[in-house]
Amino acid sequence: MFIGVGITGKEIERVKRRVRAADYLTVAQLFLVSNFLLEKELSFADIKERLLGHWGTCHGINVIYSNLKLFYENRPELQFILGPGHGFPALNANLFIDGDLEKIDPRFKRNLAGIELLVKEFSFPGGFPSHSSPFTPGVVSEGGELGYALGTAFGAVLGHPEKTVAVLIGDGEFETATTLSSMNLCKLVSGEKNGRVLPILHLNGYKISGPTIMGRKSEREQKELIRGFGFSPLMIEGENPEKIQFVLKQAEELEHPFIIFKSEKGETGPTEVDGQKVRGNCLSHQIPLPKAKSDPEQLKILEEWLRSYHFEELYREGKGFEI
Ligand SMILES: Cc1ncc(C[n+]2csc(CCOP(=O)(O)OP(=O)(O)O)c2C)c(N)n1
Repeated sequence: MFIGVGITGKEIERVKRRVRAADYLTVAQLFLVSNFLLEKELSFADIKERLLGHWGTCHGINVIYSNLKLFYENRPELQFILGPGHGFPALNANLFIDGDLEKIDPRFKRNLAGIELLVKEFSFPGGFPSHSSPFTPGVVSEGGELGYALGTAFGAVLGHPEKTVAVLIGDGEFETATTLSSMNLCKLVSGEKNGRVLPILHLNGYKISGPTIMGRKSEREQKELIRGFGFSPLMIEGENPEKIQFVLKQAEELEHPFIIFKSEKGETGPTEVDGQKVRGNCLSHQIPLPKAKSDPEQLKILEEWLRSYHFEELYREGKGFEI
């Protein structure tokens, strides 16, 4: 129980359902070329020829995006900046669910034809790139280069006191010189004439092929480092929406909040593949089942993974999303 959050059981359920729907559409984009609603058993023919994209960061993005959506439902305009642009399938899944994609391109209707297009066009010649790009509604710069998110967030609030900019930063991204130097901006940008920046560090412990430095620090070291820059650290561990909403509310009362969101890299995905730990490890960073098109065992894991979200409970053709 988190006192003063004011979140109802129905809203908690909505966030959870939305995360499941976004996760399903994320995984579908990474792998599928047909059988989008899993109406029949998955076969090699349903898998993309070339598997190219990033899974490890995506569930965390879906958790934060869904919670921000709920928290700011009735509040002034929120801007969201995604540091790890390689988590693009998660971002695009959310833009699709909300109908934002349809607003700029009517082909992305929230029906089977729209789902088919969203999924097929990801990381496909002539379709979407594998990273967020100016094709994405609201995106003005290429999303492949880590480091600029925090500085961009401080720039976005300059002279806009009505704005709140939430910015998700990868813990690998947090090692870039650009991000670390941008941490100093809280000493320069504040006061009544500017808006508020809400940094959220996605502490999943790993980058491409190894652990992150923040991930290997103790919680005390993490918090002291953040404090030293002039921010007030708040911790989120796990994805209980009640807890997340509580922390978002706490953050509103601080001048320079900084949320550390601790998650497992590749959460909700495969735990072990070919005898190697994937979930909670850097092996979930890109495609965790690289042989899904030729190895029956990996295809089976993919099918179980997709079915674990029970997308049939969240979307019905003719009715749309029930979340
Ligand atoms: C400036 C820059 N250096 C290197 C890369 C290559 N790169 C892509 S993803 C990644 C790891 C990112 O790790 P993290 O920020 O922790 O994101 P997550 O673990 O959530 O995927 C790196 C180093 C890049 N995109 N940009």
